Amino acid sequence: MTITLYGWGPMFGAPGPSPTVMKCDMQLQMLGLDFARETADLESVSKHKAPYVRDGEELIQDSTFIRFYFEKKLGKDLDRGLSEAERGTAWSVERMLEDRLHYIMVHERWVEDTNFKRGPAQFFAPLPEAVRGSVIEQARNEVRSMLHRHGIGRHSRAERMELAARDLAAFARLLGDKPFMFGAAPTAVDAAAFGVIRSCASRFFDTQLSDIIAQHENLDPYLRRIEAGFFASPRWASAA
Ligand SMILES: N[C@@H](CCC(=O)N[C@@H](CS)C(=O)NCC(=O)O)C(=O)O
Repeated sequence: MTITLYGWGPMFGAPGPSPTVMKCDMQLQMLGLDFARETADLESVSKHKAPYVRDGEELIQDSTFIRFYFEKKLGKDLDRGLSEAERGTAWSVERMLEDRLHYIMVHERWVEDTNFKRGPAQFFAPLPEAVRGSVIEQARNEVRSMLHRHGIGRHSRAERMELAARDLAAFARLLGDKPFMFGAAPTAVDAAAFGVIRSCASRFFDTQLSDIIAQHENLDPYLRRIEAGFFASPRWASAA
């Protein structure tokens, strides 16, 4: 039965434009699955988000539910070997990165004009020129509104960077000099962390986030280690 991960391949100076697609790709590899990769069609699924996965007739949406689905199906645990306290830390770190730092990164890409033109604007390039401008304006307004309701959009850019620096310092402190968060082998949280921190680290965008990451001597080697292990060869049909 064919398993297909839907998302996007290399873009914006990273293995993908989406932290959660990168996380999902890495977790499926960690689970030992053989799977195909195809460009997402967000209109074709009820949650209108990527990643989503098709496993034969089954459709699984959201990176976390995809993880749960395959862990259960295969009888595997991506946090195998972790203590109770480590499992608690892993989940908390994942939530910090995906539910806060991720949105700071989204703000940098979608709200800052230079970054938007350089990056997310590319998603709208296939639209006819006559409607492109208004569709872009509506999409950016929706993102701005989402960020405002989340709360992160209410802060100044300097305040957001102060919060991002705290999140990244917390992660760097926990990682220390270990190859992965909990030792010699990656666990689930390393995939989530790679997705978000690699996205923040991209020099494709003009953002202080990449400078903050560079201040921690363990973060760049950590990202390189994961990229070499899981994203070295181009596997997406759309890969440039
Ligand atoms: N909680 C979801 C988040 C997925 C998500 O936010 N995906 C973004 C790309 S990073 C997306 O599809 N955005 C399209 C949209 O919101 O319209 C997960 O973990 O899968």
